[in-house]
Amino acid sequence: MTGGSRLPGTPDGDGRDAIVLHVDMDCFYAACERRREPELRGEPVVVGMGYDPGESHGAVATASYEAREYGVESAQAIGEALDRLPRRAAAETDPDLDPAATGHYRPVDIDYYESVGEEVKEILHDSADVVREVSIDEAYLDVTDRTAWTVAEGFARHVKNRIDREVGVTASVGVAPNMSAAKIASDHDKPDGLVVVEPGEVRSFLAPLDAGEIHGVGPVTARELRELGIETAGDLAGADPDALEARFGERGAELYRRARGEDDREVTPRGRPKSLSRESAFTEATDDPDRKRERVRTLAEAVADRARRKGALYRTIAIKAVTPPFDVNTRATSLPGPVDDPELVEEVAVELLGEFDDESVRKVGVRVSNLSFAAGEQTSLGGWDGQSAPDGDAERTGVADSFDASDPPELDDDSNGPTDAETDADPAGQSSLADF
Ligand code: DCP
Ligand code: MG
Repeated sequence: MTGGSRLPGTPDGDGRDAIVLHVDMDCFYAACERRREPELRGEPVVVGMGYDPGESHGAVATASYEAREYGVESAQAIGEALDRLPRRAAAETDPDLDPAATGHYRPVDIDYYESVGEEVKEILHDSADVVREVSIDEAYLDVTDRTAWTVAEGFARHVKNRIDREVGVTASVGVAPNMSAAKIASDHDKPDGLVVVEPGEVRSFLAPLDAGEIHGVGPVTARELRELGIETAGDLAGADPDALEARFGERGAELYRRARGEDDREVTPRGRPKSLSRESAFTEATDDPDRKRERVRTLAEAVADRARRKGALYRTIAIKAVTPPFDVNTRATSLPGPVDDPELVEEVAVELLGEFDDESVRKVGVRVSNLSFAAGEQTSLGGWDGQSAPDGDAERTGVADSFDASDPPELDDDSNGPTDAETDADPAGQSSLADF
């Protein structure tokens, strides 16, 4: 596929409509917990971030569909979730509690979920020529060259079944001639859904849906649209585009097009990172060389481990040391050839840190870059600052595996996000709606 101007439903140069799959795993973290603890299958499961077993602090990262029945949802405080769905253990001591109306709480184990996510991504890369990984549990596939519209449903079912059988977690899949319709389709029949929207059906599929389901329409925009009498995607598609543009600017025109099923973005590959890094802030700046070294060692080990899981070899090893107030210093060493050598990462990182032995440091980081992959994909050097926001997801509870989870977000460097960073082969992203 070439040229970004092809309209959905408009055949490409080969006379075909694009076939886009959007794959999103069902209650992903909870599904991972169930994979390794099968007794949790069919039970209400809540995965808490910043949560410790038996405690009530933290926030809900996700809840199984059984737990959602009790009103437990992502980003809710664990305390509130416990009010709605007490712990199973509580039923043992409290005879008034019905054990069936209690749930299982587990803390986030991001490393494990990432390894499960990698298994899923392997299948996706095996199924499509172009895969755009959006997050740990979500990706777009362009399979135009792998199947045909007449048999696209069977193709998608095969991908879905492979994930279930080979990885042991379920996915919901949407199939459509463009990305935004595919995403809405995958969400349409969750969990374990498969929804196919054929090229001529996109607009009629969208029409009855709430306008809030259109990619880029958040709760605030949805409210403003309601004030204009626009409730459904069909209302939006039939609205006066000039009025929308007057009210919302260029975005209004884009939402109008999306509601009409028009989305000419091509699926562009993303997912093989340019670099992998991990960083951690001290609660207070420290000049203790041992503390700094120890932290850097732990980060080096984690980064090397991630690289190995992703099948990445690296040629450059770097550290970052943030000195007060906000000076970001990086030091790097390049190797004569690509390696997978965790001990070397640690050794080089500690050596590079030596320069900061006498300095007060408030944050340290370790990065490997100049990555190459076993599959032969070669990428170039990345920076600390290339981490891009996930497509369209306005707010996540984030990945709270930093050493000091209480460290406030900062705007001076790239710390305003997960402490695990993967710089992107496509830092600009491709969706002008992604940042709403
Ligand atoms: N996540 C998080 N904080 C949030 C939302 C999600 O930490 N506010 C994490 C936990 C999820 C994972 O990201 O398991 C994937 O996010 P999804 O939005 O896809 O949610 P789920 O996969 O859990 O559920 P669904 O079945 O609705 O996709
Ligand atoms: Mg999901």
